[in-house]
Amino acid sequence: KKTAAAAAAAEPVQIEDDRTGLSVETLKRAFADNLFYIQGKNADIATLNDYYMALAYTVRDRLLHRWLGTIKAQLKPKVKVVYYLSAEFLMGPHLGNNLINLGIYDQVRQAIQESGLNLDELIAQEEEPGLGNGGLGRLAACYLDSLAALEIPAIGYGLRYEFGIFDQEIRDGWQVEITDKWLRYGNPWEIARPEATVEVKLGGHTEAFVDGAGRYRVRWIPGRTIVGVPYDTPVLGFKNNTANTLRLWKAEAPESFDFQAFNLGDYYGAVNAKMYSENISKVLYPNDEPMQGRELRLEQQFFFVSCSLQDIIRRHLYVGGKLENLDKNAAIQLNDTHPSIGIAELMRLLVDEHNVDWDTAWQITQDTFAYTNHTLLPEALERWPLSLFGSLLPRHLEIIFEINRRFLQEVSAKFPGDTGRLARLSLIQEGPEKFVRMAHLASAGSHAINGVAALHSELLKRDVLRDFYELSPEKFSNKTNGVTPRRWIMLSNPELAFLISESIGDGWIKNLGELRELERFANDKEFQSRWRQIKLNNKTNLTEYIRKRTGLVVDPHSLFDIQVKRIHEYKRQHLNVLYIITLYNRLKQNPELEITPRTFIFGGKAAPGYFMAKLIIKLINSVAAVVNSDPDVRGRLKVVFLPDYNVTFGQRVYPAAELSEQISTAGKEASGTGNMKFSMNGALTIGTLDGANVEIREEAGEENFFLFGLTTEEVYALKARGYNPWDYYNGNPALRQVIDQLASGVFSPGEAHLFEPLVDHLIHRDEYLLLADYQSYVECQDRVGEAYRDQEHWTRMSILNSARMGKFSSDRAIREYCEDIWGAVAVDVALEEYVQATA
Ligand code: GLS
Repeated sequence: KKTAAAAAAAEPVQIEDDRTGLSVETLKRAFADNLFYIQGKNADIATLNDYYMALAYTVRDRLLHRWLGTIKAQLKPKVKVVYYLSAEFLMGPHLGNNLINLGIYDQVRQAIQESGLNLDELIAQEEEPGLGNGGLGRLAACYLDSLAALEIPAIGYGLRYEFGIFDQEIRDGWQVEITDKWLRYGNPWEIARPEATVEVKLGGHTEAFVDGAGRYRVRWIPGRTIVGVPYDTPVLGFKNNTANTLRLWKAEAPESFDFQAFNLGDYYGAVNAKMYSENISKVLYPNDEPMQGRELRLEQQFFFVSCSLQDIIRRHLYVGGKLENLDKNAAIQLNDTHPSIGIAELMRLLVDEHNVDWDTAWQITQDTFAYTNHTLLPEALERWPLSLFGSLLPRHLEIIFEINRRFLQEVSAKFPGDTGRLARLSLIQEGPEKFVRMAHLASAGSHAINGVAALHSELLKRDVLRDFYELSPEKFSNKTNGVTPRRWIMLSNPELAFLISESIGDGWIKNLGELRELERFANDKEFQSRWRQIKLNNKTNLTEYIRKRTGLVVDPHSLFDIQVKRIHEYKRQHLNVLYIITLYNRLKQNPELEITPRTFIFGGKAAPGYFMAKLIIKLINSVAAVVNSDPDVRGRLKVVFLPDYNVTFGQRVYPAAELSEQISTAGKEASGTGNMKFSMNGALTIGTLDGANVEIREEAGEENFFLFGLTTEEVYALKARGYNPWDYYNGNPALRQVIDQLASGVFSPGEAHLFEPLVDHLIHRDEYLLLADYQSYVECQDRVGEAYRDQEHWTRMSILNSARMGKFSSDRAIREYCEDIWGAVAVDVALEEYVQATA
């Protein structure tokens, strides 16, 4: 006979655990508990941030059983793990996203409400981890989200910058940079793992020696050593058990004090060494595309790559793997060339430290690495002066010379006597100053090379990596970028998500292609009016935000025309401004003119050292100042520059947009990803045939896309013929008027010459062909204004845009990477046992 106690023991425990329970009651209790025991506060003295932290810990508790379960499931001999190496991860705030992925948004909202607080306010309290500049870093974040959603074993490796991308303030129309102290109040989402610290060597020299087996070997005697401490952040899959890891390395000194210096009384000298080491992960370089040839930047790249590769090898050996089979357990993706020193570092680790012979090591390296190129801009292609490179990484330079020697031998065999080709392909750029070409190192050392949109991948093959393509065409493929619908629709645009799910079910969240089913509602009056109402609500929210941030009052019924992205001449924010001035002039000349009322909204940061980009920000603000205060155009024209564009702000912007500005010079934008977020949320695009715009238009249908401007071919041809912007200036009175106004100080009262550098560049050089595209852009913008007057038709186009954006889910992109490049498959995760027994 069973005793009562034995019977009870056989039953699963019914009482909800405070760390895992999901009922509103338990959530409230856990929240109060964390406020008291973790934050050390009670309600009398708790700040909003204390409440945010208490909630963050409540949520973190509820994801730990997945995280530990995932680590256990993935650290197995036969599992292939994707290692995504990236100098940037622009994750955005975690709290809201984790609530969505855990599927506990509604319970938590109620629990917080019943605790007398507001969930939105707590979510808004989170300092976003701005560990990236723009599209490249944000892409890495979307890819981690999709890897987890698809249950693919993955680790993102990067740097734990103490200061992320600067906060932007606008003073007197100019950008001012403020240090981003994102760690100031602590980071509840990360867990330090000091026991997994690794050492990284720098500087010094090398020595040759013959080992016991009579083999020629090289030893690297470093000038200094640094340690990398990993900080792990969970990355949850959408409503599944997978929680992958983002592992970011912090640089520290091996010993906090140099005791010898300390004993000699040199206290400051001793502390100095520590600060010097910690410098490496201090700050993110705030340049989006052009490279910064600074030694510290190379140190950062090498530091996080070396830490990560040592970690990867350690994991591989831990599960009993053989180094010869590294590629069976590991796919290492290089997110641009920033981590490409990894090719030489893996060779060094294998050959010097693990005694693998060169040929085997090279095979392992090539089979393991793959490289994504993210830009065609020549000034962004990374190359390091040989002298700098050799003094920081003497052993790697030798290794690169040896890779190059063998590589050029192969080239010679395939193209005998073609010395021009050898020079073009060499990993070393010759000349008065020699350079290491990082894109060449990445291409030679990888088995796969891809661009990030169809057009971009074609241009890579044709121009930037042409010789590599001719040498190894089989390495090349395209992987058009994508963005995660969890953050960029569900979290940012909950009302739209609700309407979509109500209409077609919620399968779209995991399978964005299902949005196609919305097509049948495109002409449905009732649906259209709800669609419009949601857009209006989102616009009204943004209006309120604009008022709070800038004091400007804008009309939510005007057309919201938005350009948010990094400020760069090739992205042509100033072309947008040329149109605004054109409209302004028309209204001044003809006060009765009927136009579609518009609000032009800009957002974006300029690299602190990029003079022209900063002048463009000043230009936008100067034009805004004139236009917004002119009673003649009131109610018809408004210009807003919203400071400090970041992920959080993006989440407010995309849902409120009606027109998405994607107006880069054809052939310059590798892909763009903002373009995708806009259309998913129902904005129409005005754009050139550049980057992924081409594919967005293809999907949406050309009748639902506002196309203008020269094509890539036409840009090439025009430049080859000899482009003279002066002709366009002279031949177009409206354009000439705008340029003359800028030159004469109409928009810079008291500072007539302020915009001279911009004007000069435009009429004399105009590298990005603004003047050539001006007329086409103006006409297209006029068509937009016309089209907006027919709200029914506009709404139809808007619905069709959303309905047809399925292709641009990062889930689709990650599936392609898995199948074509990584050979990675989903792995089932069981929740860690502690929870199975109690849940
Ligand atoms: C970028 C490109 O400029 C973007 O077009 C692209 O969408 C993004 C992600 O692939 O990468 N390259 C870069 O250096 N910064 C970017 O945003």
